[in-house]
Amino acid sequence: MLDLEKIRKDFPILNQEVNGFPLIYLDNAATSQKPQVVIDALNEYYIGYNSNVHRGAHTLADKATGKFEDTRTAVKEFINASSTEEVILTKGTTEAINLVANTYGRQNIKEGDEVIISTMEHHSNIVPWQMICEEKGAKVKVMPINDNGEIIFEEFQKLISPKTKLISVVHVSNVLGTINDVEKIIEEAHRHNIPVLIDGAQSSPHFNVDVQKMDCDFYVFSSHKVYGPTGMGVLYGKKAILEEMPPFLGGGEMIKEVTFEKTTFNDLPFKFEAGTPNIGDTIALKTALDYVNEIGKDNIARHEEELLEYCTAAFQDIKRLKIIGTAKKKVSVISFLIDGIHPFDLGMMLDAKGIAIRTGHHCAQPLMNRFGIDGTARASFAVYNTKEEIDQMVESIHKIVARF
Ligand code: 7TS
Repeated sequence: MLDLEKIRKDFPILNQEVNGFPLIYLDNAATSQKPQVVIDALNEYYIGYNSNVHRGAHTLADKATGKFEDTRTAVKEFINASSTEEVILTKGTTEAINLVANTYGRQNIKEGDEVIISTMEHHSNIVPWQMICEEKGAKVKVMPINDNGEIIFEEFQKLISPKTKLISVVHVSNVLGTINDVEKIIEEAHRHNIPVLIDGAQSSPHFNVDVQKMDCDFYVFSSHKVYGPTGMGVLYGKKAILEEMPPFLGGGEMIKEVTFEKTTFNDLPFKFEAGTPNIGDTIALKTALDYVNEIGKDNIARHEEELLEYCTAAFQDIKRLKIIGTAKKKVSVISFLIDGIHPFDLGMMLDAKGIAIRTGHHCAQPLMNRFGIDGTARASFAVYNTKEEIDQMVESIHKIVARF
């Protein structure tokens, strides 16, 4: 059992009123809130030892570098990578995917080749592949999904061909909440020697991730969805693949030696980290991961599963409400529509009661097209959410439905 009262006190932002009501924050799939320890870690860096990393010959720079690299080690452990060389620190999921598209993609995708993604991708796992495929005269192919919001594995198998150069698929859908069976997809891809990138933006916050067990070739996630700061994220890649990839951005940090005639590049992971990184936010990510580990990923998963079940059951009793995304395996993300009420209006009316949900296409327009809708309302739960908050939301929705 989680000590929810204590956990809620760890998040100062939760203790406020919005529009005259206690804040009920149910937009965690967009970004989660930050515990005080993470905010403190940022302050401590800027107040106590702000300096650049990997280059200083003084005490503050040493401390900043040590703390910065501690985060790399913490990330390695968080996803069970086999070494810190496999952990590239980026601005976030979006940058990490763009990095792979612009390096691995540009090097390996040729005219006539194919990249496979799924129908339920976030735009950040669609557009970079479209851009590189357009440049190369290659094609993006799409795994179809069923009406519950699950990938149809047999249809995916049919898409694989000798032209397939990469498969890039989301671990957990930010709209449907579906947990994809990525192990099965990876196994199938590897039977054909095709590498797989897993978009972990929505899996990293919710359950244990083991990249070695999963056997993915790349795994990406964002700090800000796992209780860490914004502007910070991770690209994991298998060492053998990263070694072969050309650098992404050129500049300081990523070089070994520069002359006007020729530049040699740094070793992993620094080859992919040009310029001064996001030092403070990187350092504070370790604090966030420590915080998550202290509560325990399994405990978080169990609590969120309970919230998912509780809310799903309560939604069954709301007239005209339809859940979009009814996969067998889901995380605590629920998209829904109410007949006759636009999601945007619903969001506004809930906001007036201090309840924050998200509405719209959730950066997944092709998925909206698959369901023949423009958008949804979405409630997404984190470790600090409670059944009482769900009761409040459900009660408000009942009243709104009765009025319209
Ligand atoms: N992939 C998935 C599955 C996501 O949910 C998101 C962000 C991204 C990639 C991009 O992450 P970023 O940190 O680089 O922006 N998803 C959402 C969302 O559902 N609402 O706001 C952002």
